[in-house]
Amino acid sequence: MILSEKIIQDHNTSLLAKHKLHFEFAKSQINDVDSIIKRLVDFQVAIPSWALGTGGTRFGRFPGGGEPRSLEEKIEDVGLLHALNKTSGAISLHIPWDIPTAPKDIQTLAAQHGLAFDAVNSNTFQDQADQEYSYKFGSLQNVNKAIRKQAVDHNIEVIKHGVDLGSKSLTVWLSDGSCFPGQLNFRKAFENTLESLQEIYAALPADWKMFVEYKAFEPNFYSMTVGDWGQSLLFANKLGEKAYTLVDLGHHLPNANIEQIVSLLMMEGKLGGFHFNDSKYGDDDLTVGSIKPYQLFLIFNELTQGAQLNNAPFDQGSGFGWMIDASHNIKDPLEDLLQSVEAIQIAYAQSLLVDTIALEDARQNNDVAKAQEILQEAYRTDVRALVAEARIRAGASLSPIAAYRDLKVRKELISERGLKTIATGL
Ligand code: PSV
Ligand code: MN
Repeated sequence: MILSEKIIQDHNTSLLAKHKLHFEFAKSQINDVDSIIKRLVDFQVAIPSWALGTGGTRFGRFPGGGEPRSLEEKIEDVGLLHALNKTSGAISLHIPWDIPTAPKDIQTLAAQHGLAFDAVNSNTFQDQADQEYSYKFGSLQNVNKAIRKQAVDHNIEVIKHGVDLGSKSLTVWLSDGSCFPGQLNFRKAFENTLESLQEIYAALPADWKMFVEYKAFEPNFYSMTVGDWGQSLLFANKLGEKAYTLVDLGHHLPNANIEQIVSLLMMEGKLGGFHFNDSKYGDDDLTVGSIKPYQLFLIFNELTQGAQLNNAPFDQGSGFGWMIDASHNIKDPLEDLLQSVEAIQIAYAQSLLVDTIALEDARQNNDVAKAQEILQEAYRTDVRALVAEARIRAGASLSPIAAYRDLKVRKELISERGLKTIATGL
């Protein structure tokens, strides 16, 4: 299914009058709306190829129907999202869940939908039917050199797939670690992992980046070999200038101050990108902004300020890896992704409202209440009309979820693909 710009514009017609009222009011409250809107139009968030089907837990899975059956159909789904919001202009592949067997055709198809290929992701956290050795006791950290080599070779294979598609980065997330005290020599595990990562790093094309994603727990529950941002940064620093830390919002211990992590990683020039999601307990992979929207705003505030200080904008083509990494267990994945993208845009727009000069002044004077007021003033500003205006200017839908429902997209996908289809992924 394809949503043409004409269909979307027609759907916008009935919503325009109300939007204009909201936008005029927003303009009267907010300075320099045009530059904020331009930043929003330029900002793109990649969609992971594994988040287009229904997710599940170890207790069960309840597919909703019409799930993409192939990489081509996944691209079609991301194309639908991008047609609706013009902010989902990239797709991130997980290998071997999505192997581009005919890369040129896949690239052409993606380009027809206005999509680029974001980071490619390797998978050494699951065993594949045709592989020689098991990753049960780890991959890049494994005590067995032959197993480490198999995992290194897989990552190099993933880079090759990425090169074929025009990706510019590799994300390495390892489930390596241990479940019980005594199981692992931490130091050897680190050294083995470093050596393996160095071999992968050596295979990176000159203009590529490597993102080292950390996670505090799961599937190993005693230690994770890349368990926090400190360990990831250690690896990234030892690897070299093409290696960066990747922050997944759900990968921290409870109540971690993620915005502080972001600030310091940006200070070091070592923040590579994000996996956006939200959580109440652990790696819940819930819709972005659904549980802790103020935290999301505070993170964007550090991103915006860090980008300003580093003179490194994070718009399209900047090399930052902005991606959603969520699991949609009870909602329509496409609706969930539309909600997530909008939450990200809202937090970004609000972060652009922060009066950074006044904030720094308040900090210099230890005026704690004033500093808090400045941030909350920005956070409590309703920027939804700006986000909607950005969508109109980009040729997208004024109200993506309303359009998705009114145009009966899921019904159409079910009739094309069937009710009982299952997408690859977790
Ligand atoms: C691990 O929990 C993770 O966040 C990594 O990014 C994986 O690539 C992805 O989820 C798999 O679903
Ligand atoms: Mn992730």
